[in-house]
Amino acid sequence: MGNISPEKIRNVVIAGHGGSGKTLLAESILYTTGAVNRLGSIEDGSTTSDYSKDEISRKISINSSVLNTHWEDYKLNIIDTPGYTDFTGSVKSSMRIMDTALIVVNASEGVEVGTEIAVNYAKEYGIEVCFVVNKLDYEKSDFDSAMSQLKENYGSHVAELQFPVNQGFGFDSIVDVLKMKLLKFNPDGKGDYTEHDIPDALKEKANALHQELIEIVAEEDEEMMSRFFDEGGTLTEEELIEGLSREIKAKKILPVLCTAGLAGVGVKPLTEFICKYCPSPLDAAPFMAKKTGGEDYVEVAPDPNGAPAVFIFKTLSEPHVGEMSFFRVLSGSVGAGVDLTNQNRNKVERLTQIFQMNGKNRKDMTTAVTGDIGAVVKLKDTHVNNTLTGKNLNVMIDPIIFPEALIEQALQSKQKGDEDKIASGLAHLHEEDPTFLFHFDPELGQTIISGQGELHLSIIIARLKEKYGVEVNIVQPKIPFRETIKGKVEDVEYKHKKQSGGHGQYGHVHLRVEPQKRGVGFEFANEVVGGAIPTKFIPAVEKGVVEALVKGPVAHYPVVDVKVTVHFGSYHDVDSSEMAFKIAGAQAFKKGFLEAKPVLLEPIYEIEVTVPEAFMGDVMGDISSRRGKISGMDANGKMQIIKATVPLAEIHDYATKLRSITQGRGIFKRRFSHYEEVPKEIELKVVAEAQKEQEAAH
Ligand SMILES: Nc1nc2c(ncn2[C@@H]2O[C@H](COP(=O)(O)OP(=O)(O)OP(=O)(O)O)[C@@H](O)[C@H]2O)c(=O)[nH]1
Ligand SMILES: [Mg+2]
Repeated sequence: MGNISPEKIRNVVIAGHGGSGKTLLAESILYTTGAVNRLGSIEDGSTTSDYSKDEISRKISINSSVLNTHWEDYKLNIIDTPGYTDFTGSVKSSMRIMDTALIVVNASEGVEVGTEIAVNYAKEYGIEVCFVVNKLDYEKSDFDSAMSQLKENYGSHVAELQFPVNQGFGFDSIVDVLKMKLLKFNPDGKGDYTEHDIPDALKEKANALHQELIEIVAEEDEEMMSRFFDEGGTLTEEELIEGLSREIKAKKILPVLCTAGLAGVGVKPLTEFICKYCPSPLDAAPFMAKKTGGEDYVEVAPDPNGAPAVFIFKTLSEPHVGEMSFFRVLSGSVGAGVDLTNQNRNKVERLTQIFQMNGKNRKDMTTAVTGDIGAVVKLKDTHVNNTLTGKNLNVMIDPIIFPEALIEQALQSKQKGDEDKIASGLAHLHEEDPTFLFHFDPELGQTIISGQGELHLSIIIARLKEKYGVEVNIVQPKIPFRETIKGKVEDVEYKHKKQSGGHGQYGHVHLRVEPQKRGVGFEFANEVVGGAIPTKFIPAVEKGVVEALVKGPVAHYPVVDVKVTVHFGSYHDVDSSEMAFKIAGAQAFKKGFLEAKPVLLEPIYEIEVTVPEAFMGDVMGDISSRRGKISGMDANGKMQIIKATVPLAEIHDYATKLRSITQGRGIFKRRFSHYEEVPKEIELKVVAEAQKEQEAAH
């Protein structure tokens, strides 16, 4: 096949709530357009998109999959994204580089949290939204209810272009209110259909919707509006088609179509609709980019004859596929064998071979033109969010901002000596999935992994075992407590004196130990007068105290916010040494600290929870039971935003708990805020635990 022209490319990301039938709908598009010769099934694990081992065994999508097919002289690039909120990062990255979001709504459930998240991302990136009410062959389907929820949530410009005739078991007919025809589908699932006149019983409804469509189209455009009135409250067919097409591209109208992916009903008309009405890459807004090495912004417009620029949005490493980087051509075109400069890394990379992908199957491509999606075998040093360009175009596309981590766990290797393999496995997994993060925390002595939810992290652990052959245990991350004091001790004394045979040891200090304001840190002062301690030994006293701060006297956590003043002492001409004063300083400090009303501090996080109003009571009750303090409430449409501060110790499992109390509809963000005193009963537990660890270590 020769090169496709950019105006004939359609880039569509399929997104929506978990289980709404996205993967099967994508499969049905491939099948009904002839890209695959059988309709794969979720149950058999044979879809083009959900090909990885964990997707097959769990029967859900986990990764985004890049697919493509052709219809007439159009090329459709499709990305099928996962619906579970744990994998929302790949929805975001796909929305960033596609032109239309096909948002799949389950006909028996209506608008769900996954629908809302997907629409929000599409709006964030300013791409066209097209709704598909799917699974209409399902017994409990309720198209009208889904439709009214869509209007209620997304406004009056949600345009009903089709409605089902016989939803539920045996569903095979749709009324198309744009063409004003009834479409009846063959029962073999191949998607072929015949067009019929609309039966009398449905005419009135079809006419009313056709008129509504005309009004929506006319309303959006002044010129259309005046023609509408000139023509007595209507538009000609051509005017309607032209107006609808223009306003969809301008993102003013959100069309709704009907499908049952499993039965192939509505799928061909959907494909046709995407090709005829949805934006091509040339209609897309320019990508914003920074000039390399500077702060100035420039636009990278979709210019087929411009300098080549590609943006990497995904990388993958799979046993049967190898290591691949996926890109969108933003401008110009790239051919196999071309050299491009990675602007973020300042390295030249050669695209030896270019592929177009259908799940794990790849096919050679000679050239990728503006707007097309392709893949290359792993480049030397190219990662997600990198921009590769030809000569004379030195720009970096604004990166995809991935969602922040919501949950943390600590891992321990099961086998001693596996540490290096674990670290390199985790690094690879992060490279493929930027929403998965890890680091070694030297204070806690733990490797901390973080991500979007328990399912997300358990999949990471399973992949670590499968791909990198290492097994780990998951434990709770330790809490980075701090120790400080509330009281002041004017004078605490320690004399370090040893007389064993020859050279003795002598160091004697008097300290004042007092609290500082939270966050001020540690301060040391010297008020010794008259040479009670020679000046040359003062730094040793300070050193002793500073070393004692690392492992606090109460439970071995770092000490913060104290002031220590050395104000008196004594020395011995022969036996005094730096070592002796260091020991005296440390011991006096420990003694004084324990007398000065020591307390334990714990990290407090600020959380911002967004939930539908109905769940407010439960969510607030749960926050209180986690020792949380509500600090504010706000409304955002139908959602309530609750702000609170909660101790870190109480929010490890919050992502999971919030989803369970809100039926998946609640989302939250978290951020470290400050340290606060731990309640006594918890302090006692922490101290007991520290003592146990100390004993075990000896
Ligand atoms: N009856 C019926 N079942 C369907 C249809 N589409 C999908 N299913 C079934 O619904 C389940 C979920 O389908 P998927 O295609 O995996 O849904 P998904 O939206 O991709 O799910 P995630 O990617 O995990 O969010 C599977 O058991 C499918 O067989 C449909 O049109 N009709
Ligand atoms: Mg899926």
